[in-house]
Amino acid sequence: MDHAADAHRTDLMTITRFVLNEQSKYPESRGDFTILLSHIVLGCKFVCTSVNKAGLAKLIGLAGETNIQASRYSNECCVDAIFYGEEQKKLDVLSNEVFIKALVSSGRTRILVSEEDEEAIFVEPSKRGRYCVVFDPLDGSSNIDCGVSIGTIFGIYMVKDDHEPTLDDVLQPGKQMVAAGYCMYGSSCTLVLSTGNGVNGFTLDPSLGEFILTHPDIKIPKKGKIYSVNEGNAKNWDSPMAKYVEKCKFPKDGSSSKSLRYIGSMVADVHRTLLYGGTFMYPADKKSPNGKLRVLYEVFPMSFLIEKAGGQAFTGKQRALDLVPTKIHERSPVFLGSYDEIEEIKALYAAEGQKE
Ligand code: AHM
Ligand code: MG
Repeated sequence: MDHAADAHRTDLMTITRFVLNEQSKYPESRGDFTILLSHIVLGCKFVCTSVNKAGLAKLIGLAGETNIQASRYSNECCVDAIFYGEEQKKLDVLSNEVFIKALVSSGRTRILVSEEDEEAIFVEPSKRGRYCVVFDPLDGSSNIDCGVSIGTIFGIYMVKDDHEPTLDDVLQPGKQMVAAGYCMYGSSCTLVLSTGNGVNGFTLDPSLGEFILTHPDIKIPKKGKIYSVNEGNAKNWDSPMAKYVEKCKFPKDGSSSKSLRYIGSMVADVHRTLLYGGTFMYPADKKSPNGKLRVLYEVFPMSFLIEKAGGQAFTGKQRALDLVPTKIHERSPVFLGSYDEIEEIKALYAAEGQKE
């Protein structure tokens, strides 16, 4: 019997065990981060279940209607209580509520910024902790109806002292985050996390209800053969962006052309970029001079993960994680991916700057 292989199958590294192991390296750690993360994980499991049910709910006519039949079961399970409750909620609204309740009840948060809420949420003093969480509860939700992968994105800041919380606690450059991650609701449910040392991927085992370490120490390939961008916006691109894509299609150095892959769901596009290499880009254009993606809960967490995996993230002007946001829903262009590819994009922007 191959004991090594057997141990691999039976000695399961759950995400909680993994984070506990990591935190035990810090003698001053009080277990707060592990508790916070377990609440984020709960939110991800809930949303995963709801996303999986969404198609079915629609097919059997539940969405948008009161469902008395289903609500009879609502006391038995909290998932059903909300999803099959008196009023059907849109998945993005539901996901937002679930994450906010989970984060507040962890007792470890002080400010929450969600894509779904115009204002930041200041947690009441009795439930307050040291962490600020910025998140997009269900990114790419316009893709729900066609069953494309969507996801939750989150970033975590830690406040060092006990001052009264202010927005400045979250209007911090992305390099100050202590952790970031995303959960992708796709053909499997995958949570990718960095607490600052490397990037690790965990897959939800539905029979156990646990995220198991399946992608240890992810490193993004140094070069990539894929570019990912909404090319429908090409007529409004600036010249470095147009030049980069032209090079991807018609390389003059004898290399092969790159493949274009664009799902239009950031979590899925970034996940592929992290595993296979290449670039994911949402540039500025004439119509949207700041691009589309939001700094705090889209650009920063994804840039954090890409950098921790050995890649780079750039805004067209600077390292993405150096940006200092002035508003919680601020947008920024972003180019992220394999180290060498982003070097090339940086060089194209630098050359353009010299011409001006
Ligand atoms: P959303 O937060 O409203 O879901 O929008 C963000 C999504 C990203 O997931 C994706 O990268 C981008 O919008 C796609 O935008 P576009 O349709 O303009 O290509
Ligand atoms: Mg979003």
